[in-house]
Amino acid sequence: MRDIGDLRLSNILLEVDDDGIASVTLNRPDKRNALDLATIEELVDIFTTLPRSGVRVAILRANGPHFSAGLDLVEHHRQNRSAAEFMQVCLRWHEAFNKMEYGGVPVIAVLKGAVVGGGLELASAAHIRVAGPDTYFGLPEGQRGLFTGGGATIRVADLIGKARMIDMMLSGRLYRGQEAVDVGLCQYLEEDPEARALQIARAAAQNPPLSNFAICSAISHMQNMSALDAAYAEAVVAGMVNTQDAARERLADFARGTAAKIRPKG
Ligand code: 1HE
Repeated sequence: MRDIGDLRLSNILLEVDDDGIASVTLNRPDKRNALDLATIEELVDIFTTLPRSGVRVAILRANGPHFSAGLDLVEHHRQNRSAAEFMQVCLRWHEAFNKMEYGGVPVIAVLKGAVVGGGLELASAAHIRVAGPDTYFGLPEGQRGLFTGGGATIRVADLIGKARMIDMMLSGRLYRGQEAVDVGLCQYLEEDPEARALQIARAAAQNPPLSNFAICSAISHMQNMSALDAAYAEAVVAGMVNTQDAARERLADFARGTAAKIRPKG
């Protein structure tokens, strides 16, 4: 099994703190974190390795003023790819983003500046999106003569509905601020998105890893199933998760009356 230390990374920084919170930082700020194939391969490696490495939560962020400008348009232009070649590129994007969404490690994205095109496809594979005051979302594929190839037709349509997605792609409409929250592009809008993401990460890291695994893989898998199969799968997953030792301990606390109560603070 590959260890985090074995990963060879050039475009992404990876650190893990003592609490098992991984920091995955896109690090091509000069290119506005445009996603070239090398970066996609690094994402595949990272999100293949993290679930097996004991990491409890990952925070995905970016260096520079923008989260990601999407597909590396210059690389795509220079490579002069055939249809078959670009299809293979897209399959690597899907590999990376599916590892994120289905890997079972919570991924919290800290978003700033442009979250556009493939950058939005990347962000939408995270489980929680935290935006800041300057964050904006767009799908400029239509304007570039392109089409989404990194899962937007699945994930962005799922977040905001197909009518809004089609509008973004046809008209170039951008979303930001509270409107972005309201339509479902992000769950949080914060003055300090880094601080909020860390707070969420620390809270999630307190959950037993098997519970987080179920939350961050089973729900996505079940969305792909018929209701009948999803109900069956839910019962199977709950059978395992709800009888784990970590659950028994927490239930004992509750039965003794020593567990924290679930109610709003203040
Ligand atoms: C890039 C890219 C890129 C910047 N590929 N190199 N995505 C887009 O259509 C968005 C394209 N980018 C932009 O609109 C702007 O760059 C931004 C609004 C994101 C940022 O603007 P700004 O003024 O801060 O930066 P800049 O001067 O435009 O760019 C700085 C450098 O980054 C410059 O390179 P340089 O060598 O001339 O310094 C840019 O060329 C480079 N850069 N964005 C390559 N995207 C699986 S299919 C997915 C399909 C899509 O993602 S379509 C959406 C593509």
